[in-house]
Amino acid sequence: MDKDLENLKKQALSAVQAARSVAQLDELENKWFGRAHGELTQLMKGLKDLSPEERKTAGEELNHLKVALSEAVAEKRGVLEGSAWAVAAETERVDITQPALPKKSVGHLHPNTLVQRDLEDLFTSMGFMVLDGPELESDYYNFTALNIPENHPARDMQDTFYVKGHKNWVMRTHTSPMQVRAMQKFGAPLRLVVPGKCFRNEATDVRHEHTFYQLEGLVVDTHITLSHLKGVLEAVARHLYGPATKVRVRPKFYPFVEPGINGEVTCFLCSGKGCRVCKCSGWLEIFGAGLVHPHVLKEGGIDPAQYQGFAFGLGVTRLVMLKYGIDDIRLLESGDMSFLEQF
Ligand code: FA5
Repeated sequence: MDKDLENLKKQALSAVQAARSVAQLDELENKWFGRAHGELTQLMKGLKDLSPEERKTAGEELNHLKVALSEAVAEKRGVLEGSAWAVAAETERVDITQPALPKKSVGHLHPNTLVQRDLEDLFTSMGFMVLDGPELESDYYNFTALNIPENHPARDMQDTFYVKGHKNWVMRTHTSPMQVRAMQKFGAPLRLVVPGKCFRNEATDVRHEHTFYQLEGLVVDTHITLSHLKGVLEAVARHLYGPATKVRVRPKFYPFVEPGINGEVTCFLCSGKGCRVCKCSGWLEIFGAGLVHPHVLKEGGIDPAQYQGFAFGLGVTRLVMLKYGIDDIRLLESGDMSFLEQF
């Protein structure tokens, strides 16, 4: 073999041995066999300038060199690729003897929220809009606009938390203040519910909390009667507790409705036999309701000669007790994780 070719072969083979990666091998291949500037490619192209005798010998030698280099590269490529797999297998090895990591605890919705959202879905399916109202409310919307003037004994029905130094602001005692706010904003006809937190200065017991949830409902339209009200509330009770649920309605005084009623369902704990939760009556009160008082419609800017309305305030926390069989309302806001984790 020509001396120059002999040297080229030596250098090339030792470069293949020295290569440490597949990328380096690719570079070498390009250096020798590259179409435009590869060293061997150039030599092949030069054959045409030789005499036929010289071309034959040189051509054979170049071909042998090409085969030798290609084989050396292929062999080295196999070695490098094999060791890359081995490295990956080692670094990505899964240690099946490692103890499991502690399970991350993920929170969930509070039962009050579950029932509230369920009711929001039910009411939107009946064409009601869902509104939000302020928890810190003006004395005017919480009482006065609802036909409960200052110093009237009806205010004693709902004692609340006042804000020090701001006697005209109270923590709302019910969701009813949104009745007049909504009438003033949207006018008639109206169909809405307002879920939210309420506050009362209560001596707490198994049925009463100082902080609890209500869901207000208000419908204002022409030709509204008590039957519409009863129909809606029965639909709510059946939706929550099944088609056999009984609702008992009795007269009750609320200054902002005329007539006023309250509604009870069969006590979940004693199935109507009488127990400490239902004060031995067999029934649990879940809402107050009635036909909107003409004074309240007027306060909302609606003409009572043209429109009537019904309103109700569902005790959502009581509905939660009934749905899940909770025998003490105070558990719901207690922050007791062993209780909350059951939902
Ligand atoms: C009211 O709050 C009226 N705003 C309801 C109303 C709305 C009447 C529209 C007429 C028209 P009452 O104080 O009865 O009414 O409360 C309504 C419901 O809230 C009760 O039936 C009860 O389920 C629940 N509730 C009242 N006080 C508490 C309390 N301290 N803890 C838990 N739930 C309560």
